[in-house]
Amino acid sequence: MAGRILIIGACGQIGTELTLKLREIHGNDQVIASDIREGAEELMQSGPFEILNATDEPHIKEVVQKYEVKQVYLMAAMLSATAEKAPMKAWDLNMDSLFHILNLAKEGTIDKIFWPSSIAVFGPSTPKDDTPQTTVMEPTTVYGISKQTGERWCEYYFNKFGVDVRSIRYPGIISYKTLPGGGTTDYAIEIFHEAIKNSEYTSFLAEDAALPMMYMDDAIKATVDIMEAPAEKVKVRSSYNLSAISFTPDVLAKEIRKHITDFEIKYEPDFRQKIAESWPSSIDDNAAREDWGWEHEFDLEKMTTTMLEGVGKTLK
Ligand code: AKB
Repeated sequence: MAGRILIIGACGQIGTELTLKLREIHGNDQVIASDIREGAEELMQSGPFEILNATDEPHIKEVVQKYEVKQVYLMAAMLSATAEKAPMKAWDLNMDSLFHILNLAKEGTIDKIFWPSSIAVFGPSTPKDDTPQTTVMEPTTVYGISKQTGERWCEYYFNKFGVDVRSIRYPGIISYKTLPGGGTTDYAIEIFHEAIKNSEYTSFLAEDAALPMMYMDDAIKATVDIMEAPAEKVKVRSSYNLSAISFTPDVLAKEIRKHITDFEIKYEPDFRQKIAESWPSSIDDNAAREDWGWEHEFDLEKMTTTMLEGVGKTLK
């Protein structure tokens, strides 16, 4: 691979595991991790790390030049629930960081960008089941508005300036190594921690709130696959729908109960329920499957056993 990779937001939930995977593929010294604060020991010790604010354009340029970076994965963002509490801060972080990276590619400093979008780009007027790749998009959250706007800009930079930017609309990502921060889908991780520690969980989403979800390994595989696909196969330059599993808190609780038989769940929906209601229940991802061969591996059963085992180990 010519040139190094920079991950911005490397210490977050997806960033941590993505950095470790890319270091495994390309070599530790080829993948520069950066974040506003230090992260997991494994990440800090396995390769180069820089403290970097995703909105600090001069500093991003400095790091890119220092390590001769050619690819950037921009993983820093404020997620749906947190963004509702700090709308302008979320907008500035989510948009400024994207423009800094798009402009680096436009001026020819870097060759390729990965930028994650989300199911949050959809809204209450979007068809809820098997949401198509191209459909009505009227997001009602700050996070969703920033992701949808970002998608438009990615496509614009591709069409107008030939910027090789690739993106997927992540569903809720489930993992045990690094905790998520401030999302609506976070209940699907908290539930495992509470089930193991206390055999009970109070869900902030209603029992029938169905949302698209995915186990981390599948999300990482999709990210690596779309970045490695030949450019002509990446036909959608806004962002691809991506799907694996879809379930409600009630269905997940029943699956957990197969392993922890006394597990109890209670429901106290808060402001995040309204966000969940505005999002799809399931996603049609045929475009990703046809264009660059996306396939998921983890179903509900496999995800649940992997999470119970993984969370169990981290709590020991
Ligand atoms: C969130 O809940 O905000 C995120 C997402 C679906 O993008 N996990």
